[in-house]
Amino acid sequence: MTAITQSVDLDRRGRVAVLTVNNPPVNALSQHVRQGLRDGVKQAIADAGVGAIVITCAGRTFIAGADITEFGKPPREPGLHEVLELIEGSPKPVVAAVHGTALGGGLEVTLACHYRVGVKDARFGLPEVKLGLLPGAGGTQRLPRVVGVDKALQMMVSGDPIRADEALKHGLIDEIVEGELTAAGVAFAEKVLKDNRPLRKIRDLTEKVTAARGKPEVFAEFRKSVARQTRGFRAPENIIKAVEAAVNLPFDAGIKRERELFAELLTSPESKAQRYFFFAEREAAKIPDVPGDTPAKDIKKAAVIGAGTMGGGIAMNFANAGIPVTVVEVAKDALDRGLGIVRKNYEATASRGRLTMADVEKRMGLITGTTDFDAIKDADIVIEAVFEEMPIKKEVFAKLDGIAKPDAVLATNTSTLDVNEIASATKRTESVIGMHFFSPANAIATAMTVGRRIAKVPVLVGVCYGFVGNRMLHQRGLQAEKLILEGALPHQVDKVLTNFGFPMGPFAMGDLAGLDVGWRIRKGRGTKSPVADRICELGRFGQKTGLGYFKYEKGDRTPIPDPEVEKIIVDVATDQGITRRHITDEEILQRLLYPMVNEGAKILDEKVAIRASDIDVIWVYGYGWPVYRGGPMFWADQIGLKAVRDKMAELQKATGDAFWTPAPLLKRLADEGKGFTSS
Ligand code: 3H9
Repeated sequence: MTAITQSVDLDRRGRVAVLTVNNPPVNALSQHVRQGLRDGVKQAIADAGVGAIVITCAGRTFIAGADITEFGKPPREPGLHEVLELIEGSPKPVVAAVHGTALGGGLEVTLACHYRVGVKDARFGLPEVKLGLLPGAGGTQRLPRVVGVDKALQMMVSGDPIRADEALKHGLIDEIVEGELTAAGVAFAEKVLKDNRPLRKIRDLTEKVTAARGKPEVFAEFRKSVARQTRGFRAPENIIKAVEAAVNLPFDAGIKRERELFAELLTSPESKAQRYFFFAEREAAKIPDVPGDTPAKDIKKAAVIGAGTMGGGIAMNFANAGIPVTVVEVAKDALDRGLGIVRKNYEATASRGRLTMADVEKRMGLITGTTDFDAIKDADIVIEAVFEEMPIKKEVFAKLDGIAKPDAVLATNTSTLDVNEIASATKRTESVIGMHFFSPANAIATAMTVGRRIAKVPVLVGVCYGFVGNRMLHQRGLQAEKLILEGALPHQVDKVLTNFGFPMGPFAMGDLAGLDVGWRIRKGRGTKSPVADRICELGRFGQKTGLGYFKYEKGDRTPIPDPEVEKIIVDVATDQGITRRHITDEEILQRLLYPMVNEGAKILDEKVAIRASDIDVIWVYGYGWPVYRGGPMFWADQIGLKAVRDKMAELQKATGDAFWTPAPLLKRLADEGKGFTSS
């Protein structure tokens, strides 16, 4: 075996040269990998004893793509294009042997090979779109030539990988192999040599693209079909354009077009934000006080207290991950109702073809409903999802304390209450998740692991009112309320946020969540929100009553502006002596989002969140912040913290309202010319 570079080895198995990439953790195409592949292929071509070449990888996966950490830095030779041209132009057949995931540039390497084989559980995809990019090493030109235009568009615009059996069906791979992969790859290469099979260059294939040639309607149709999910993103359109080029232009001209479209994306703010977010998401898994090797409990059984919307949803997450879960409710009818909704949700997914009825039954089979609290006694984790009221939560935890296994993790699903106080109802506060001062490393490690297992992105935060997400949301809500009194209308405020990229604005969100919840809390606390209170007094609780801040047609969730609400707003404004004025969209955006950023700064200062990027992960995953804007903290950095601080200070001066006082951390970073997410 010869080491070509630090990450690529060349080995000989009879007539077959084997190039093995070993660049942990995911065999990304770093400079030394590209160089190793180029020099290794050159050596194999030059070696008269070599008849064919196999490219494979060590470790957990095939090449997972370009090295994202290299983006934005000066390019280093050799470029991936050069390597791929060499592979495709090799006079000796090159076979890619894939395990794990062949993603992005990794799949593009295989597409430059003459043949591809993979193990049964290998996956193949071009996920560049998730980084705001397009496959920039020939993927947009080669994939349609192999799998056809429709499949290629769908794979590249969704970014989702396909399984080996599907890849085989679409001609993306030539064979699913068994046994030791390198040996299987070598055996396949031997077969190619023995049968004297041709050097199949994808660049020369045209059969699958000619049907769409000169037919813009094929692409117009596709654009229409993905318009909703791609709204606001820049990459999908460039991908579609690149595939149009693949269909209508000769290969080399198509590659040139692909490069232009790739370059456009690489420097776009959307891609910058999405690449930032890729790392932010992974960073969130790292907890400074909890070393990576902290043992997490193996969760074999779970229990959920409460069969409401949250409880049912949490139970489904466990069942989806194959973990048996017991759902406990006080009353039998509430339990039946809750489980009925769970079944209906699964059946709805099945009716869209995303689950089989057998899957539905299997998952329902993992969920056991009961009114007997004792049923939780063998659960490894218990998640409470009952009413958001402290006395009820404490009662539940006191009960859990007496029944749950000594080493069970007890978790609360509260979104606003003090976890420490909830925990105080038990004699095992260190097992109740959410207490930063106890640093319950095992509970944290377990909660983070179980979160990932049930396909969530867990983010650890400390305890404060509303935690990170709702605390920041509250600031936004206060301004939304003010803005409508000062002159804006709910649909204008909402439109500013949907144009920004949120799936909905604060008023439509209130209608969706139900306005009665906040109304009840306000009545309990003796606080007021004049417009919302008047709306609720009319029995307008939002979508569920067909009327809220907006009105709704039966069976339709589209919010329609309602003159009756406009009248309430104007009346309240008059009562409060407010002269309504025209408010610009820019003012709306700044007044809604800057207070969130400011609150985020306080949250960081208080160390409730570990890092700014964690706040961004919460907002993107939890509250629909558009990922192509990175998250509130990253977004503020892009505007410049000085500009944010100055605007806040200006509003403070104009209104005399302490609400606008810039947070100390915002002030300090602005003074130092720094950002939250960068130094
Ligand atoms: C591309 O290819 C462009 C080309 O078309 C054109 C070029 C001209 N680079 O996710 P994990 C790190 S664009 C650098 O936790 P998993 C990651 O940060 C690329 N680093 O593991 C983490 O580091 P740490 C297209 C990378 O098992 C560690 O690896 N490809 C890269 O849950 C483990 O990652 C993609 O978009 C990378 N490409 O999932 C694929 N990938 O331990 C992106 C990962 O320090 N990657 N890292 O936190 C993935 O989707 C997942 O990482 C993968 C493994 C499925 C591979």
